[in-house]
Amino acid sequence: MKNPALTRPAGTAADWTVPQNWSAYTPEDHAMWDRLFARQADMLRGRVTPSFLEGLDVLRMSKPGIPDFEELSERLHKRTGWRVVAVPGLVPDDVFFDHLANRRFVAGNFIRKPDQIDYLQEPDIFHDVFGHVPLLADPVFADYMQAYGQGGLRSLNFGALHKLARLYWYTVEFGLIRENGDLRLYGAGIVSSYGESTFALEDPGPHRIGFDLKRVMRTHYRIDTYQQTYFVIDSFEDLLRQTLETDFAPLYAALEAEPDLAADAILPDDVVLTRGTGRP
Ligand code: HBI
Ligand code: FE
Repeated sequence: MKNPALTRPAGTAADWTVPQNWSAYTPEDHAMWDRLFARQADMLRGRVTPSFLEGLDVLRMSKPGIPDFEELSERLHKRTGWRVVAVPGLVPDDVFFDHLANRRFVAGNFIRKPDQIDYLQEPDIFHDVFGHVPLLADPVFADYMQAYGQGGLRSLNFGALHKLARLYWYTVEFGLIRENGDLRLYGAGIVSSYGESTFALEDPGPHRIGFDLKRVMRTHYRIDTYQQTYFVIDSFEDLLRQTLETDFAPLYAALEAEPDLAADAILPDDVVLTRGTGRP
């Protein structure tokens, strides 16, 4: 996920934000949001962390139609100090991290078309807003996202972005959490995907391994299929604590000496919750 060649489109502010232009959405756009929302909200009951459902509720996200970022940001800001800002698509890494470090979540302002309902390459507003924003209403997760942004800015000085990006991938995008003994979803890439919502929890194919920060930062990931390994945290508190307590500069240096791991690797020290069959 390195985007060195991105150039800032005309009409984009210096921080790459654009107006959401909410009034430009068509009835078809709003209908697409409602259709995706209904399908996912149904799918997630009993599968997602309760904190996500609480976020949907306190942010009033079940209101029909594509959310207006001004209104959504008002509610979110009251809870945790975060805001949602619109961008035209992928933004450069330093810009992305700077927004996170300042408690601004960047979201694409476009929505997929009916022929892309189950798969699209660039994150649209459904992934970005439905997938990511509810947990930003959780105070601990909100702090983790900011800490990640701050760490991201520092990682650029070490040429270690690709390692830190794995942490984002395996937590913010594809993380699982174990609560009262039950596995639950929390990663935005899973919770915004109809297919992966069941695959990640119930399919015998992938491994499910206890989260370890250093281990995760050595692990390649696949962007072309469902994940071969999901990492399971015990709590957002624990994830935040591991991130804040880690001194990343020596960690990056230490990781230089260790080989990267394939996306389906299992190590002797792994806490393996389920060993996958490798056959999705
Ligand atoms: N831009 N719009 C957008 N959304 C992202 O998730 C994103 C990005 N630019 C860079 C980036 N992510 C990566 O740096 C992180 O995934 C690590
Ligand atoms: Fe995402």
